[in-house]
Amino acid sequence: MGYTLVQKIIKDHLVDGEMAPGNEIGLKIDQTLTQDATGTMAYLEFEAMGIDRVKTERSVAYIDHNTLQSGFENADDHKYIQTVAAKHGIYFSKPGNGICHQVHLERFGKPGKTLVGSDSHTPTGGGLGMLAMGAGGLDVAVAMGGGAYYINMPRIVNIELTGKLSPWVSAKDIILEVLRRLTVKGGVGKVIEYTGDGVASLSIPERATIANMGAELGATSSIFPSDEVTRAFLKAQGREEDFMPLVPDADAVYDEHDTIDLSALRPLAACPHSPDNVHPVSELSHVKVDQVCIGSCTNSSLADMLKVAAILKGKTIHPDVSVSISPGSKQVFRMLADCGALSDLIAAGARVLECTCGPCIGMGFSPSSKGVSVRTFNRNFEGRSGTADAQVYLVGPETAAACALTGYLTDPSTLGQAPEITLPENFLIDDRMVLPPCTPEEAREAQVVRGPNIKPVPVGGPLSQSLCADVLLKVGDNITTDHIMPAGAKVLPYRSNIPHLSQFCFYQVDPEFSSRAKQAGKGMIVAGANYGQGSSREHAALVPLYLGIRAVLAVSFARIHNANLINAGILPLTFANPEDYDRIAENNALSIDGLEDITSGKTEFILTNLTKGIQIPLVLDCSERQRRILQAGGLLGYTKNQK
Ligand code: MIC
Ligand code: SF4
Repeated sequence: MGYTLVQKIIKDHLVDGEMAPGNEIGLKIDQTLTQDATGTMAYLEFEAMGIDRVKTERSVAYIDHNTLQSGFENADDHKYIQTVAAKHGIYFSKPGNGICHQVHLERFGKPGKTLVGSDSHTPTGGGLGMLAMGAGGLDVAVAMGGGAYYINMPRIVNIELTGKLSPWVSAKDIILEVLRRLTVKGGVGKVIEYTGDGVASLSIPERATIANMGAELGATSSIFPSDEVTRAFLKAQGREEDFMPLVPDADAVYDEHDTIDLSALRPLAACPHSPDNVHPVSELSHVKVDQVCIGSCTNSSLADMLKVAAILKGKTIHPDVSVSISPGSKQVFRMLADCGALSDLIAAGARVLECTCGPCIGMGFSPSSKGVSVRTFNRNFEGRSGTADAQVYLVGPETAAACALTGYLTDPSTLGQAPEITLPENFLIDDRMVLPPCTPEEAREAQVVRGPNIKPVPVGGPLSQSLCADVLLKVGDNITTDHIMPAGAKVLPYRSNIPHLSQFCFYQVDPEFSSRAKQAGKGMIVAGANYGQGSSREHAALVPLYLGIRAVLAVSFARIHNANLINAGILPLTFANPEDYDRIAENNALSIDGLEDITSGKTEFILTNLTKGIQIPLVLDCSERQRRILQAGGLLGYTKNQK
C-alpha cells in the first residue's frame, strides 16, 4: 500500500509512536516560526528550558501582530524578541517585513519539511508541500529546543479538485466551499490533502490561501503536492534549490474522499459570525456595506493585490465605504509600488496600511456600530473586529473589490469582463529586514532586553488526588479562543503580562468572570462542542490557569486548545454522554475523584455534582505522555523534570 503526501512526510520525521490513526506520534521539526503576540511567551518558555541555541534547521521570529504601539508595551516586546532571537540562533523578521505566513511562504518554506508555528494559520506552508502545523508557544519552544512535536496520527481526507476556476472566482471560494461542506468542526483530527487535475491550475499563493483557511476547519493541517508550479514559485523567489517534488503514491489510501469541480464554483461569502456560514454572494446583494478590508495572511499575495488594483483602477470607491489595504509582505508592497498598482489603489480612495495583520486581529480599523465589514480574512467571530455588534463577511479579493465600488455585497461577475493580471517571472528579493542571529561566540555576550511589561509565566502545580470546585462559567458550542482570551488593540499589548491580561478573560461573554474567578480562587468551566476553536494562543489556557481554573468539562475540544490546556496543567475532560452537559449548571459545586490514577491509563472519571446530588461519567482522552504532563502540572514542569 502506497503513502499519501502527509504520510510520506510523517514517515520521514517520525521519532516516536506508530503511524496508526489516532495514535500519538512525535515528529522531528525542521522549522519553527513565531509571531509577536504569541512569541514573547514562547521565548520566555524557551529561556525557562535553559537551552542555549535552537536545534532546528531554521527558526524565525516575526513581528506582525502588535504593531500599533500606542504605548511602550509592544515596542518593549519587539526589543525582547529581537534580542532573545539573536542570542539563541533565531532569525528576526522586523516589523514592516510582513505577515509571518506570507513571508515564510516567500522566503523560507520548503516542500517535504515540517514546520511548527505559534499561530494557528501556520498550515499556510502546506501550499508549498510542507507539513505545517499551528501550536501553542510552549510546544514551539520545545520544538526549537530539538524536542519532538506531538500530534495524533491524523485521518487523511483527500479533496480532489477537478476543472478550472471561472473568471471572478478565486481560491478563497474553494476553501469557503470546503468550509460549507465540512463546517468548523469537520477537520478536527484530520489533514486535508488536495489532489486532482485542478491543482495544476492553482498558483502557490492560491494553494496557500486554501491551506491557510484549513485552520477554520479545525484541521491539523492541509497540504498540496509539490509540482512544477511549486518549482516555478521557488525559482521566482530565487531559491529553486529548495524545490523537491512530492506527490502521493498512485495506490495511496485515504480515509475520506470528496471532489470539488472548480468550474462549478461561484463567488461565496462566509456570513456572520462563523467561517462555515457560507452562502453565494449573489444571494446577499441586499446587504449594504460600510467597510472593506483587503489583506491578512489569507489573501495578501501580490496576485491578490494586483487583482484588486485592476478592479479599482480609474474608479472611485463608493462614498459610504471605507477600504483598507494591507499587503502581506514588504516584497508584495514594493512590487505593488514599483508597477504602479499602489497608485491605482490610492487614487481610487483606499486607505493603505502597513504590511501586518492589522484589522484582522482588531488592531485598528474596527467597523462602526452594527457596521457591515467585508473582509478577505479568515475569521469573522463575533467581536473579533473590535466592534461587538459588527457584521463581518469573509470573501475573496474580487468580491471585496466589487463591494468597495458598489457599496453592497456584490457578485463580482456582475462587473463585466474580469481583469487579467500578469505576474513577473522573478520576484523582488530583499531580505535586509530579516536579521540573522549572533554567532555562538557572540551569543555568549549578547544581552536580552526585558521591558517592565514582561511578567513571569504562570506555572501549574502537580495534580492533586481530587478536585473540588464550583462551575464558574457555562458556555455553549464553538466557543473560540477569541471568546476566552480576546485580542484587539486594547488587550494585545499585554500578551507578556498574564496578571494584567487576566481581567479581560471571557469579558465579552461574561464581564464578571475574571473577578468571580479571582474571588473563588479555583474553579471549573463547562462547555459544549469544539471548545477553544480558532487561534493557537496559549493565553486562552495560561490566563484561566492564572485565574484558578483546574478543569474544563466539554462535549469536545479543538485540537490546539486541547494541547494548550494539557501543557498548562488544566484537565480537559469530555462528557462520556454528551447529554450530561445539561445536568450541570453555573455555580454548581463539583467534585472529581480518583485523579491519583491519572498516569495508570484510566480514562473514565466520575464527577459528582454536589449541588444536584448526581454522578456523571467523564472521559480523559489523552496519551500517556500527556498524562505525565498533567501529573507534573504542565509541560514546563514536565520538561524540567526530564532534564
Ligand atoms: C489569530 O488569527 O487569531 C491570531 C492572532 O493570529 C492567533 C494567534 C494569537 O492569538 O496571537 C492565531 O491564529 O493563532
Ligand atoms: Fe494575522 Fe489575521 Fe493571519 Fe492571525 S489570521 S496571523 S491575525 S493575518
